[in-house]
Amino acid sequence: MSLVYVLNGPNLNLLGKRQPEIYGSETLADVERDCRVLADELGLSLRFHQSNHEGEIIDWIHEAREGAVAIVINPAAYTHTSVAILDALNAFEGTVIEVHISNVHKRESFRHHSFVSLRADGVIAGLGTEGYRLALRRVASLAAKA
Ligand code: CA2
Repeated sequence: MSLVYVLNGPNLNLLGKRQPEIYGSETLADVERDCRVLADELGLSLRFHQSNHEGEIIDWIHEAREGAVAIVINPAAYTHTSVAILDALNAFEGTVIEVHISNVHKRESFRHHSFVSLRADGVIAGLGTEGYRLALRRVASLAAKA
């Protein structure tokens, strides 16, 4: 089974509890459940994590180097600030897909730049929490071709 890490950055633990007009009403637990159902269908094994701490996210990226085929990451605000997460992703050899629930390009200009996009193989933004599932479908289709 291909192993995939799904990583979520700061404040995403509040998903579904605040600002539903931007991020929708699904909680992160709902997202994880839906990802796990789909991963089972696609034959993927999932590690799903969220942290409000940059170093913890970096540790999971390092862990993914030991056997994961892909990282699906919503780095949240670290998208726009973290060279450290970019450096960690640059040391990962598999597929990296960056996901944003909102369309960051329709929002404040500071959200238009992503350090993570310098490494990501693909970026999904503005498709709501469905973006995570679309990313998993892409990972499965790449794994099938490998
Ligand atoms: O659209 C996305 O997924 C973002 O990565 C979400 C980040 C934001 O900083 C990025 O620019 C775009 C914010 C995550 C915070 O999530 C919350 C969810 C509900 C309530 C409060 C925060």
